[in-house]
Amino acid sequence: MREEASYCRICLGYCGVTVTIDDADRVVSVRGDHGNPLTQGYACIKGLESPDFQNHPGRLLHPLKRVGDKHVRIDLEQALDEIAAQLSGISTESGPEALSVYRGTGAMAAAEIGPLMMGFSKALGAQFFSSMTIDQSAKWVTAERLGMWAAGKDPFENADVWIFAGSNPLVSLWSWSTPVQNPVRRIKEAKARGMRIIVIDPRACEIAKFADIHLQINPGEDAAVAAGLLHVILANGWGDESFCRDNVIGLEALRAAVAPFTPSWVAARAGISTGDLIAAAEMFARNASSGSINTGTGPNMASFPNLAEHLYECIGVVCGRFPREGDPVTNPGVIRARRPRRAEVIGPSRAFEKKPRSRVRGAVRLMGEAATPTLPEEILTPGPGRVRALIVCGGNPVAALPDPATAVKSFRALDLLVALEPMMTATAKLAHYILPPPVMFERPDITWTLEWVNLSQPYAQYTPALVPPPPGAELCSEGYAFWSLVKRMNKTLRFNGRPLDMTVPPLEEDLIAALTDGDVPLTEIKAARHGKIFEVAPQIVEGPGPSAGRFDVMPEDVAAELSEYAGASSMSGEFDLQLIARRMREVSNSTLHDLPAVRARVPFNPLHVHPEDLSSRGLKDGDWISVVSHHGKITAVVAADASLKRGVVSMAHNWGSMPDEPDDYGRHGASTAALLSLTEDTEPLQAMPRMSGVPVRIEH
Ligand SMILES: Nc1nc2c(c(=O)[nH]1)N[C@H]1C(S)=C(S)[C@@H](COP(=O)(O)OP(=O)(O)OC[C@H]3O[C@@H](n4cnc5c(=O)[nH]c(N)nc54)[C@H](O)[C@@H]3O)O[C@H]1N2
Ligand SMILES: Nc1nc2c(c(=O)[nH]1)N[C@H]1C(S)=C(S)[C@@H](COP(=O)(O)OP(=O)(O)OC[C@H]3O[C@@H](n4cnc5c(=O)[nH]c(N)nc54)[C@H](O)[C@@H]3O)O[C@H]1N2
Ligand code: SF4
Ligand SMILES: [Mo]
Repeated sequence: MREEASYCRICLGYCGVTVTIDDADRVVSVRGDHGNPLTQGYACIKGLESPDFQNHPGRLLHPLKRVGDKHVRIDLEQALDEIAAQLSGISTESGPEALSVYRGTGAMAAAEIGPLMMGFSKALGAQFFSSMTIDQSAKWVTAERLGMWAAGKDPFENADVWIFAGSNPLVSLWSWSTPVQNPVRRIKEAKARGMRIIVIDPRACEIAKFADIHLQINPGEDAAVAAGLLHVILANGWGDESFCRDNVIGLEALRAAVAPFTPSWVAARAGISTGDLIAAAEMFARNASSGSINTGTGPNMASFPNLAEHLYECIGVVCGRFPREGDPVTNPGVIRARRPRRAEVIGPSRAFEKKPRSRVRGAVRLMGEAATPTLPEEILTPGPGRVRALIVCGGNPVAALPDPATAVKSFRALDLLVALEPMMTATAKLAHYILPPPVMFERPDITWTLEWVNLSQPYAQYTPALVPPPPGAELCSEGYAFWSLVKRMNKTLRFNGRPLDMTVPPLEEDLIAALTDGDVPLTEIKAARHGKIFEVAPQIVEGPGPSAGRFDVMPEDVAAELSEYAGASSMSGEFDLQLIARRMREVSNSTLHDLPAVRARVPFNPLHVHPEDLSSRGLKDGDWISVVSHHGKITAVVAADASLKRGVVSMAHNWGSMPDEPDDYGRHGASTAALLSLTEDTEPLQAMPRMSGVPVRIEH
């Protein structure tokens, strides 16, 4: 038996762990590493039970090819030959846009996967889809319509106040700007030094327990709340006038647009009290001089996501909550090269208006990506540009997309579906080829992705591969897969901006080295086996450059959306409840459901209902019911949950059998995706479906 320090990569929490390995090189247990300076011994059930994922009897250990309805073993090089030949054939026949890749959240399991996929799609001219466009695509729209501050937001570490709007990092360990490593401890520390917290959420979720003010709103009414907060802030002159003078256009248009959103109108629409709304505005804007706002999947999956995101971001803008010239940069960069941070606006690019739109519903492309909700139609709609080949890596789009029946039908219509995937997922089942990669403790890795997303301290951790793949396994790393396919197509794979040597396959260690160009040499990061907060030379925010832009706080399209929203209603007569999304601590999207410890704790996904909404329907905790929406009907067991607002129900996603499998709720739960539509009730710009605040009713 031996013990090794490493870190868990199931979610962005990247908890430091101590891994116990037996003499046969099998991972037998995982516990939190008290020697890790940021996570300090914290680890959740997913990480603790990860040996059961690694050693799972259902794990795929050989390349597979689908023959009829069965998957049979195929030699790896043979599989790569066949895949490359089909990719070339399809590209020649139908053009490179008939090829596509989909990157899922599992791609964050290793630092190199994202850059590899980007390089692969560029080399082939393939369309790029990812989970971001069925998640928080409103953030990209907002960056392009409002603009961004080049030096980032006010750092959480010394902020006076923070707003969490539909973001619950204590369970999700996901956030763009607040700590995700041992976040409970970090929130407690922040509260202890006096930070105030405002939570905007229809549920008294985990972060709401730390809230000084909790605005328990009706789902999908974030635009009203954000407009109301702006109304109060602007009416009282609590914004930062000199910041706005230098950096903002459209302030008067914003003032006029939010004028009708009086506290009493907003309170009635959102189901909150006028006093709480005004108090929240005062706490954020008047009584604090630093701190910002976090939105999560809540507002980004509800209706009017782009409008809500834009208005929430405007709150930070009118209060000037950004690092200024001379302020210290909290993390100049450990792994990634230091870049100048300027106190200036990167003006709205509106790039989405200039790029060719999708042939499906005219959906826009964001950050070079096609919209994932259009993928099934991109496959099913005949004509030039039809997607014929798809390579999925680190994702399970068949389960993640709304309307699973259409998702399955479309994936069956592909000429070529390849899954780089360790488990027999709903997507893998439909794949023509499955190439299983090594998993977590079998691969080296570095916390590059965390530094890229949000890390505000100069922290980094490297882990070597702790164990070899299981005996007899024939695995295929993503690096080898993408490199081999590009090589077979006589092209060059670029990685992190540089061409790879196409004569020798890259090792994972080479790719990690190619990602590490920051202040601290890789050898030093490698030596700090428990992870380390490094001492790097200070960096300060520089003054604005000649190309500084301005935030556009109320462009015409946003103003039009605001008027449309004001006249719209999110409810519809026959449906008296609203279903919101919810994340379970025990599973990550569609993964880990069948680990024994998870099965024992959460055998299925209940429909959480307020106790009074249960009793008014003559129901009690544990009753079997059906949940019905405009688009579908699923079975569920109800669970009483007083943390919900009356009229709101919540249920975790990514459970349940697929449409062509027998229904077995007691064993697998049910898929909330069956209650959603891909094409109705979507955000028109980027085709984002309504996935939270969905009108439903209970039948029993
Ligand atoms: N109804 C409803 N639907 C939703 C949501 C919702 O809230 N409600 N949420 C949406 C959101 S936010 C997202 S991001 C999507 C999630 O959509 P996806 O990202 O497509 O789905 P995941 O289930 O996270 O898939 C991750 C996959 O990566 C695999 N994997 C793990 N480790 C590795 C590795 O090292 N290499 C490779 N190649 N693969 C690996 C896992 O086995 C798993 O199959 O779902 C969306 N769908
Ligand atoms: N354990 C676990 N962790 C995960 C995942 C998982 O499946 N399991 N998934 C990962 C993924 S892919 C992602 S994208 C992140 C997401 O991370 P987060 O964005 O933090 O997602 P949630 O934890 O679902 O929190 C969303 C919150 O929004 C609230 N909400 C719902 N509807 C509305 C609304 O209309 N308005 C407002 N204001 N709030 C609303 C919900 O009650 C919930 O508290 O989590 C990641 N982490
Ligand atoms: S929070 Fe859990 S799943 Fe996420 S990195 Fe930590 S141990 Fe792993
Ligand atoms: Mo996500």
